[in-house]
Amino acid sequence: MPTSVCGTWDMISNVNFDGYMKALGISVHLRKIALRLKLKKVIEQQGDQYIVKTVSTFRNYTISFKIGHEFEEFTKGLDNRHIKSTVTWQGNKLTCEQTGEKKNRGWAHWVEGDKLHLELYCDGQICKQVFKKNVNE
Ligand code: 1AG
Repeated sequence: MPTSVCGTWDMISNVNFDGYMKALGISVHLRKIALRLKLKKVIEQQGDQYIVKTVSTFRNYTISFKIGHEFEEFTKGLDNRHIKSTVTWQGNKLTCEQTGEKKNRGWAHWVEGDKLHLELYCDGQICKQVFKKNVNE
């Protein structure tokens, strides 16, 4: 059984976040702010519903979904696009395909030991973030 993605996770590394944000068309001003953030993920499961919160001192972003059920995602405070998203398990990876204006867009989360991994991709740019389990929250 794969280790649960649920819990509170603190970012410890962030590679090519700028390339990913550029691919999304984020302004240089917002990219500079975003690059300095230490993001936190708070992931909860309630029945078959998942809630994934991305938390920072600047902005927060929350999605909720059921596995295999397409949902309308509005990336409010990020690139502010309306997209259609579907989250599925691909082996031990919780993967999301995001269809809309931007091509080849999505993400994948998986757990290795006490680390939560996240790959965010858009238009050939891949951002790799790693989070460490926060056992105090
Ligand atoms: C996501 O994670 C993305 C969550 O869906 C946020 C990560 C990157 C932000 C994307 C683009 C940056 C856009 C604008 C910069 C301004 C603010 C940055 C603030 C970021 C904190 C909210 C996948 C999954 C859950 O974990 O959706």
